[in-house]
Order: sequence, then C-alpha cells, then structure tokens
Amino acid sequence: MRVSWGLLAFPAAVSAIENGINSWLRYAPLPNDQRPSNLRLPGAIMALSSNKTSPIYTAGQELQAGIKSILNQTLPLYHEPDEYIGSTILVATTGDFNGRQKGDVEAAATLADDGYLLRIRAGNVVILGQTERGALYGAFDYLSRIAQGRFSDADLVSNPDAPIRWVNQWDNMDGSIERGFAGPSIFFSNNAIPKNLNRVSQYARLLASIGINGIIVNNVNANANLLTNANIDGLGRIADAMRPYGVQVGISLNFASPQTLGGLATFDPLDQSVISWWTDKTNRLYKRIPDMAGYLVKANSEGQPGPLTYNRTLADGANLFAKAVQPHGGIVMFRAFVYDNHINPADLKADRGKHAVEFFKGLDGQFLDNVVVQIKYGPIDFQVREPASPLFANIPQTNTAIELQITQEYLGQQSHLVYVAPLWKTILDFDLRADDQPSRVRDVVAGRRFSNKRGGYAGVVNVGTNTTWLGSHLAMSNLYAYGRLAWDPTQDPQALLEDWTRLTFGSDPLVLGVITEISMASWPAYENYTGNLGIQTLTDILYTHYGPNPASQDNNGWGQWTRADHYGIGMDRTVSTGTGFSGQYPAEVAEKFESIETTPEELILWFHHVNYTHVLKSGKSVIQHFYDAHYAGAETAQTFPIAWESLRKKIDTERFNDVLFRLRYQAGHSIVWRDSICQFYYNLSGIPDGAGRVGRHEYRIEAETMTLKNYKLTGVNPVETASNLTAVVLVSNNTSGEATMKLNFDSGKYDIAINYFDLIGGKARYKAFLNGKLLLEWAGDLEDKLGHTFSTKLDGHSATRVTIRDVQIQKGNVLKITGLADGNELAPLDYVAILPQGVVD
Ligand code: GCV
Repeated sequence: MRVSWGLLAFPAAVSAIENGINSWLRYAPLPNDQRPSNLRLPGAIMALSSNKTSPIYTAGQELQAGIKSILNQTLPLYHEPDEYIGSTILVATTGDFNGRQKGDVEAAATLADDGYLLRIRAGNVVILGQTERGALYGAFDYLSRIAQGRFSDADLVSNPDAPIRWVNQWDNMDGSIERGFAGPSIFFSNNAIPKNLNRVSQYARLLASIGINGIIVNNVNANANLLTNANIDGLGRIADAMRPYGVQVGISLNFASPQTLGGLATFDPLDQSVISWWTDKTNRLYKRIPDMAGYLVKANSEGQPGPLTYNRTLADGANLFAKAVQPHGGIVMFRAFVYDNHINPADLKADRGKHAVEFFKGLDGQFLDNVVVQIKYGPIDFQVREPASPLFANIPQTNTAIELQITQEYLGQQSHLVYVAPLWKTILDFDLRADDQPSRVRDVVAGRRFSNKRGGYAGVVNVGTNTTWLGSHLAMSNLYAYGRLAWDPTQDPQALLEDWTRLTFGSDPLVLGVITEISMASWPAYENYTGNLGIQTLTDILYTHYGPNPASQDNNGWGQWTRADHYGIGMDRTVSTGTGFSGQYPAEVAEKFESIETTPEELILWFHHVNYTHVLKSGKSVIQHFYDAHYAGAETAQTFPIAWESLRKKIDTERFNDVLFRLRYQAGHSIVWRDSICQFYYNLSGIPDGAGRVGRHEYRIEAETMTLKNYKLTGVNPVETASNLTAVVLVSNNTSGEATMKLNFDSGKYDIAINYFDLIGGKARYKAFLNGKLLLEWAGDLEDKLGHTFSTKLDGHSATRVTIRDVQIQKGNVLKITGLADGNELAPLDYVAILPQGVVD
C-alpha cells in the first residue's frame, strides 16, 4: 500500500513570514467562525496516478497539503482504487475514472479539452478532468472554495473558453528581464539555465491554479544562443519542472538564428538549408521536450530580423516554423506587432495604428493550421486606453490570440497600483460587428466567431526572483484575474478581485472592502492622472515608459503621436479627413468612430483632432477636462494609503508595510504626474485652468526661494517635471548642503511634503529639521525599494515626494533640509509643501 502522510515538496503551508511567495495559494488556516459546524470532509484523497510527473499526482499532493494547512486535517493520500474503501476526494481523468473506478461519466461527456467536473455531495468529492491537467484545475477549484470558506455542495462542469491560455516572459539569457519590475529572471542567469529551478516549479503551480497551460520562457527579442545543445538541455529541465503542473514550455525564436548561430549564409525562410536547420533544431528540442508547446516569433519588428529581408511574406516566415513543429503537435504564435518605427511625423496620413492590418490582412488564409497570430489588444502598445485592435476583425480565416500585459510597462510598473482587468474586459467585450454580426473580441480569439480551431490568450507577465513575483503584493491580482479571464472571459473583474483578495488576505469584510475599493478605483485614477480621452499614457516613450513626458510622443518616427500644438490635440484617424484608420473596422464600428458625435468620449482624442476648446458632453472643454481629470485622479490616489492604513491590525506587518510604502509613493508620484501634464498643456495652449489651480501652489515653498548653502539652481528636463520649472542640487558630488526656510503659516498641525528627485547612480542622504529638531532622515534609495525603471536624470521618473505627517508648526518656525551627495546623486530638491489637514498640493 502506498500511502503518504504528507511532508511536502512544495510550499503550501502558510509562511511564518508573509513574503508573498505563495501568493493566492497560501492556504491560510480558516478562522473557526468561517467553518460550518457540519463540515464533513471525506476520509481520504484518491488521486489516480502514481506517476510523479502527472498533474493528477500533483493534485493529490496539493489537496493533502492545502487541507492540512486550511483545516488542520491530514487526509491520507492513495493512488490506486483498491487501496481504500470509504468516502474520498477522487481525482482522475474521465478515462481512468471509467476504466479503473467503474464510475458514471455521463456528465463528463460534456467536458472539453482541459475542462473538469467537480461534484461535491454529502462529503464525497469527485474531480474529473478531460485531461490530467484538467483534473488538477478541478482540484485547485475545490481548494479555492475551501480556502474561501465556501463549503456548499456543487455539481458543475467547467470548460475553458479557449485552448491557448499562455503566459509570456520577456526574460533575457543574462538574467535581466525586459519590462520586468521584480528582480532578475527565475529562468536564466549568466547566459544559461540555472541548476536550481525551485522557483520555476512554484511559478508553474501558481499558473496551473488559474488554468494557464503554456509558457514562453524567453524574451520575444530572442537570443539565438538559446538553441545551443547545453541550453536545449536546460530548457528540458525547465519543462521537467513545470510538467507536473501541466504547464507546457515553449520558446521565442530569433529569425536570423540559422545565420548568426548556425553559420549559414542566409536566413531566408524558403531556402532549403534554412528549412533543414530549423527542422533539425526543432527535432532536437522535441527529443528533449516531447510535449513542447511550440514557438513564439517576433519578426520584422523594432529591429528584429524577419522574412521581409528576403522579400518573403510574414506568412512564409510563420509557416517555416509551423512545418517544423507540426509533426510534434506544436503551435507557432506569430506576433502581429509588426510596424515601421521610422514613419514621418510630418505625413498627416501616416499612422502606426494602421500597420498591423496593412501587414496581415492580405495574408489571411495563407497561414498553416497550427499558426496563431498573436495580437496586442490595441493598435499601438499596451496604453492606458486604446480601442480594440481592428486586426481581430480582418483575418477571419486565421487563428488569433489576444496579447495582454500583466507587467505594468505603461501603467506604473508595479510602483503604482493599477488593477488592469477592467481595461482588458472592455476590450474582450468589444463588439467588432464583422459582417454586421455580433463579433466580440473574446468570441473571435476563442475561435467561435470565425470557426477557427485554435486561439486564445497570451499574457506578458515578467515575474522575477522577488518573493512577491511581480514586485508588489497587490499587483498579483492582475495575474490571477488574467488566468481566470482566459478561462472564462465573461467573468466580472470585481468578482475575480474579491476571490483573489479572500485567498491572499482573508475574508475580513473591512479587508475585502478596502482592497476592492482601491483596486477598482485604480485604473480610472491612473487614466485620469496620466492621459485622458484616448490620448494614451503620456509617459516618456523614448526612455523608461514610467513618468510623465508628453512631448516625447510627437515629432519622432515611433508613431505614438498626439499631434498636440498650440490650438488642439488628438490624431485625426477618420477616413474623411485623417489617416483612414477608422475605416479598418467593419462598417458599423467604422461609422461610429468616423464621427466625433458617436465616438465614445474616452476615445475621442484617439480618433479625432480637436481644439482644446472643443466642448465635451459634460459641457467642459477638452483642456478643462484634462485639468480636472488630472486633479481628480491624483486626489483619488491620495485616498489609497489612507484607506490601506485602516487595515493596520488586519494584515501581517510585512505585507501591510510593503503595500503602505508603495501606496504612499504612488500618492506622491501621482502629484508629479498631475502637475507635469497640467503645466505642459497650459504652456502649450496658454489656456488657464478655470478652477485656478494649475501653476498656483499657495502651500508650496520652492527650493530655489530658500536660503541655500552649497546648493545651486538647476533646470530639469522636461521642464514641467519640476515645480516652478526649477530645482536645486548640491554644487558638487563630494559635499553636503542646506536649504532653509521660515514658515509663515498660521500655527497648527500640518503635513510636510518634501519633493525631491531620486536617481540611480547614488544614494544621497537627507535630513529635515524643524527649529533644530530632527523630523525625518531618509536616503535617495528608492531603487532598492521599488522595481520600476529608474532614471539617471532629474525628470518625471525620478521626481518623488516624502511626507512627514501631523507636524505641529508655530508661525515663524524654521525648516531646514540638509542634503549629502552620493555618487551622481546631488541630493536634488524641488519644493516643500506645508499642507493643512485635507489639502492636496
Ligand atoms: C519586448 C514595446 C516594449 C518593448 C517590447 C515590445 C514588444 O515596444 O516597449 O520592450 O519588446 O513592445 O512587445 O515586442
């Protein structure tokens, strides 16, 4: 008899320190008041597989560990039907259930690939999967119910909406991650695959629990060296680590590999030597990884090589790989992110948004059956607001998948809380009205709308070695929601968030209420303070994609243009007078976007160029809407840390403090965003804020007006990222200095906000004194505490704020800030704001 009483190979028990490593699978002990008095658990777990690499076996282990951790009950675990007689939690494939357990599989007949049946009746539990991993998904569903205190009987069949539910990692072989904000790679280090792959298994466990069945482990900007024999073996070890969780591994390819790695004279996809080279590499890969998911290809995009070099089509390129993986059952995900990044900004008909359709529409029907075209949700690049890509409606004879971004490249890089699922939902629910028929994006990518066999979801995640995975505890709701939506895109983002919260932080109503409130408010707030009305995220697109720099959008070849000038703003993408982009949609939708009156206002500047004085439905002008939205967004962000503080006694110290730190940072940086954008458009348009706020800061003392010792004035770039367009820095990098000011405010209690710049290249030290008494000491070391891309300069990325709360000030008190330079960080200061209670400035 094989019975195991469960010392587990994976970290299912609650960590003593809540560092986030188990995320929503932490299986916290359920408080007594959440256990029903009649709770009856089966006597044992029966997982019908003794093969340790089988997801069924994993399910048995997971159930045993989870139940022990949540309910403190240890159920024995068996793998053969005759080993135990009594009530069980039975986990099996439908085939095994029928053959070995002689069960009734009537309901199971409705199971799709990867689907599962979960039947909980009077203490007996049956979990059946169409596939082994389907059964594991069912086990995770059951455990999630227990962890959330939901014990009622159930009888359900759950099928995934789409067969492809993958994640992408943009990990480089040197261990860095492109657009990763949580430390180095768990897959690569020093141009090889590390020996210890524990984190890879743990990642697979998280992914399986939300129904993810495939992963591309390396950057789409791929390194050909991944295909050396040693690395193929390393990839094999990654696949071995993920297989017990049913997560299949695939890789990104560099199109030029036959030349750069193989030494061939060409990488022409129709050249026989190139075909043989790829066939041989593919066969070697499948020999080591027989269940390899397939390939992902970024070709002829942003400098990457591709078939166009040889005047071959993108379909020729995709089909080259499709033929190689076809005998092994593999899939080729071919990215539609193909565009020219040297377009002429002076050409009013030019439009990067049109490129995907221009490149792919004529190829419809030419891709082999195992090619899936992977399309970013919008026509540009993961902006805070974009319309759904028209390509979804333009290639009906081609399999398609939607690419979403969990890593928050343009959305605050995990240093800002932004729950992105509501944005994804607007796209997935969007009805493209192809042939005047219902054509929701989610039905297109599921293959339903155009009767395509394959399709689904690719989410760019970029987890790193940080124990929180994404660098921020709260950001993990995005990964959770991504998997759940890929399984069933009709689900409500708020309901998914609430499930995640109960699993991650418990079911206390206050905790649930606060996390729901701030998370659901976070995308609208971020949109408000970064870029409204469809103008895109007004970040620095030429540098870090993090802080504000609206000017960087225009007058370059990247085509993320806003066309802002002294009079107006927005891209005219109409057919009648603009770039013609709106005509890429099917007629009904095209007509709607063609006219300003019928374009939804949240996208008005995406489709139309209007004067700043254009009046919106609200009665406000566009420019006033900009000002008001930026003030409203930053104000909402101020409420996040305050709301979070109400959870102080309800959440473990480690996670509480970590989240509080980030939310406070976000509150400060949202003001940097607000002021920069408002100041920029005020400078450009010359139209003052009707509410008199922009450029007027009655609670601020600018550093340049303080009494300075060893400090000098400096400009910043872009200018609007410093209050009053000026900051101060120490005169040299081996000195210290002082900025002193007399506080001519009425005596009372104030918050003191100090705005400064935190760069990479040094960790300056600061001290703030009130009448000689030390209030706060801090360092310019955010680069050690936050994971976003840091800047070497004084700009909107490095501008930040620290706030000292509830300080009793007497009129005439002297506030002194001392700065000590370190490396290239010359202890820069921008201003101090003396804020009466409730004032945001
Ligand atoms: C991996 C944007 C990002 C790049 C990314 C690219 C892509 O341009 O900024 O980092 O490259 O998209 O999706 O291929």
